[in-house]
Amino acid sequence: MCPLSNYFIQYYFVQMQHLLRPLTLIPFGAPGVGKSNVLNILIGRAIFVSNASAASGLTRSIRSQTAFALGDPTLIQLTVYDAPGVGDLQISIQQMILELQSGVGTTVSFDVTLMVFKASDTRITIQEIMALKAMKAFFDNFSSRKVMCVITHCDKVPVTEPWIAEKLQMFKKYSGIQLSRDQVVLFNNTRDSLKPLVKNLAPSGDMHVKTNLQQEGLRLMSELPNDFAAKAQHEGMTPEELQQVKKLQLQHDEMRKQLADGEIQQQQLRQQLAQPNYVYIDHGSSGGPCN
Ligand SMILES: Nc1nc2c(ncn2[C@@H]2O[C@H](COP(=O)(O)OP(=O)(O)O)[C@@H](O)[C@H]2O)c(=O)[nH]1
Ligand SMILES: [Mg+2]
Repeated sequence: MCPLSNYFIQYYFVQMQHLLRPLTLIPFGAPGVGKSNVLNILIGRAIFVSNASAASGLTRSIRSQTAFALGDPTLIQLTVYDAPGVGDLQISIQQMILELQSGVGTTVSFDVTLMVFKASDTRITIQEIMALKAMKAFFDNFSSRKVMCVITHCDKVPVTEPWIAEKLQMFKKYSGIQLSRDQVVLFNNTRDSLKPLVKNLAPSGDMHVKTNLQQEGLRLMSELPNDFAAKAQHEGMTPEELQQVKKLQLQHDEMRKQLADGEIQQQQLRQQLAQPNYVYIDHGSSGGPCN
């Protein structure tokens, strides 16, 4: 069979699979950037707790909900997972790994990861780097094409095209993930602003949480300081960029301290996660806000 017809058969197979199951998304980003809010609007229901206090890490466990995109039955069905903030300095990578293992497991097929960040975060932050690196490290079959970026708070802070281009360049530089402009959606707290996201969601259905998350987590943490040191030594770096690297290094040191503290609580955390109903997964039924 010629490669082209092979491609089309594969393409239609994915499309047919998608008809049989909702397109599945998981967001990544620092706490308080607006993940839960985006998800609520994306599924047309206020399911996930989203409020200013969530900026202090209220969304602790992963939960899911299935609904029509934007609450419109003529659109595709989505299953969205609300994840704890990746790179949140208040939860350790260890905790996030345990939550991914218990709250998602390795059998869920994800189509898209959402990279959520604020329009007011002008420069790249350690949380953004961690979010991007975590996607890459924690999912089998991850590819940069399966990422969509949502820039929140565009109603408060106007963003410009050069700003977006610079942000994407920073993402590539610090995480190795190259994203294009058509993977970026500007969210201004309205349903309409998410229409381009729904339009651009494509089924892939083959990203799974890896089975060796612990190893990946360790690798992820160990590669960060080297990354920064290497970047700082890079000849072409401007004084401004060097300054940024120093800032990232400080943020990273803070994260390492948090990790060390987190390790002490590992046993406690495992016990908590082992309790039934600690992680609540809702597949499609209507329900009140959960957290
Ligand atoms: N004005 C405005 N507020 C937003 C936007 N996105 C999120 N918020 C608010 O920011 C706060 C934190 O959002 P939340 O969804 O809890 O963030 P999460 O921790 O990333 O899940 C909430 O009060 C949201 O209503 C946005 O695009 N514009
Ligand atoms: Mg949240």
